[in-house]
Amino acid sequence: MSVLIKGGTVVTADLTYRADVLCADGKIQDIGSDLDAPKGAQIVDAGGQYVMPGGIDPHTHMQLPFMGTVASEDFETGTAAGLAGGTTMIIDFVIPNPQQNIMEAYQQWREWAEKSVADYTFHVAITWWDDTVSQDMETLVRDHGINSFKHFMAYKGAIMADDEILVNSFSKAIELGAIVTVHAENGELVYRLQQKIFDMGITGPEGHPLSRPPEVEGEAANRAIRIAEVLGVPIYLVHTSCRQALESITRARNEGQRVYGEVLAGHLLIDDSVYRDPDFNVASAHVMSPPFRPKENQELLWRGLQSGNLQTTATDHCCFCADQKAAGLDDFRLIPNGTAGIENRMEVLWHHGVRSGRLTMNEYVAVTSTNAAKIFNVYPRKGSVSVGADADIVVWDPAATKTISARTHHQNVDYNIFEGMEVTGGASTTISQGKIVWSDGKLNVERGAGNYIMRPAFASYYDAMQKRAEQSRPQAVDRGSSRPQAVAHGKGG
Ligand code: DUC
Ligand code: ZN
Ligand code: ZN
Repeated sequence: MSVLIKGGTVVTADLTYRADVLCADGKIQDIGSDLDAPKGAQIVDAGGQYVMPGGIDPHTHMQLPFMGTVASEDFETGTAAGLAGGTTMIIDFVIPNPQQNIMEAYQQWREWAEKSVADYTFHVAITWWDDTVSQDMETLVRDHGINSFKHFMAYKGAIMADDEILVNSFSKAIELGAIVTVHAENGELVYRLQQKIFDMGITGPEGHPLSRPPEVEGEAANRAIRIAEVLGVPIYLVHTSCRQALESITRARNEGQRVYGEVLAGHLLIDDSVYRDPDFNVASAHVMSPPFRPKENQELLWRGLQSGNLQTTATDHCCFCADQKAAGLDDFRLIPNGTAGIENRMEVLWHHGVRSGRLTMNEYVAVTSTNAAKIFNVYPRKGSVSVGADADIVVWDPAATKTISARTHHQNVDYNIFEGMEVTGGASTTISQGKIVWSDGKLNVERGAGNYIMRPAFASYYDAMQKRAEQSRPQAVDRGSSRPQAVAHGKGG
C-alpha cells in the first residue's frame, strides 16, 4: 500500500519547498513535483498545508510504576494520543528499581511497549551500581540499540543516583559511545525542604514548588554538567525549567562542552500559580517535577530555544488521574508526580512558537523532531522528510483551530494542563510507517503496529574524543587550559 501526499509544502529543519511525497513499504520512496500516483495509492490532499517530519517526543513515561501507583496512560493509548497530535515516535524510559537487574527491567519495558501503535525506543535509567550494571550497559549498547542512559538526581530513597553512581555510569557511557541524560534536582535538598515545609504545616500542593525551588535544579544541573565535563561525556538535561539550569547549560556550551537541553511544552506555557488554586484536583493535577516555575522563567526558556542553547521540546508525559493524585490529599509529598501533554505538544508549540514569530517553521521542525533524532542518533531515519527515511510524516494545517480540553483529548487521563487553550494550527493527517493513522479527526491505528527502534552508539564521537585526548595529553600540565585537560580525563584517567 502506498500513500501520495500531493500539493503540499515540505518543511524540514533546513528547507521549505513545494513537492509531492510518495510513501511505500513504510519508507519515503520519492519526493518531487507532480509525482504520479501508483495504482491503488491513497492520496492525501495537502494543498495549503505543510508536510513535516512527524514529531518525536524524547521524554515520556507510559504506564510507569511510580510513587505507589501506575501511570494511567499505557503504551497503546499514549502512542495513539501522540499520533492524533502529530507525534510519531516516543523515547520512553526503562527505570529499574534499585538493585533490580537492568536487563530484567529492560525486558519488562519491552514487553509493556509491544502494544504501542507508533514507533518507540528507550533511554535506560541507571538507579544503582555494581559490576553487573556496568556489564548490562555494555550489553544494551552492543545488542539492543540503546545509546542513552538516564540519571535521576532526585527521588532520594527510591531511584536517585548519587555522585558515585553518576561518576561510574558517566565513565562507562563514554567508554561505550553513549550519551548521558539527567533529571537535575538535588535530591538531598528536596528531601530536606519537603520535610521542613510539611512540618511548617504546609501540607497541600502549594508545598510542592516550595520544596523544589529553581536553585535546587540549578545546583544539580551544574554539578552534572561539570561531572560530564571532567569525564568528557556528552550530556543531555531533560526538562530544563528555570533560569539557573539554563545558565549552566549556556555557560558550558559557550565553553565548548557538548551539552544539550530539553524543555517541556508545559514549562514554556504554565506558571506556578496553578499550585495555589484552591481546588485540590486542579492544583494536584499540575504536580510534576521539576514544578511549573514563576512566570519570568518562561521567556528565558523561549529564548533558550531561539538561541539554540535548548535543542529539543518534550512533554514528560506521565499521567495520573484525580483518584491517584488523591493519595496526597493530606500530604503533598505523596501526590504522584506527572502531567500529560503528548497530544498537544506540537500544536501548542506551533501556536505559541511559530505563530508568535519566536520560531521559524524550520526551527519548529528542528525542536519538535529533527534535533532529538540527531542527538539520539536516529537521524535521518527519523526526523527528516527525505528519500529512504521512515515514512513518519505529519500534514499540518496552519489554519485549523481548536480549543484544547480533557473532554475531547485522546489521552487516558482526566485532566489537561492546557485546558481551554485556543490554538491555531494542527495535524490534519498523520502518517506512521507509511500508513494514514490520523485523518478527519479520527484515529485508525493497530495495536502493536509500533516498532522498537534501535539507536546505535556514537562510535565516531567516541573515536574523536579518544583522538583529541591523545593529542591533548602533553597539554595536560597547562593549568590554564581546562578543556584539553577535561578531554584527557575523559579517556578514563
Ligand atoms: N517527573 C515527573 O513529574 N514525573 C515522572 C518522573 C519525573 O521525573
Ligand atoms: Zn524527570
Ligand atoms: Zn520524566
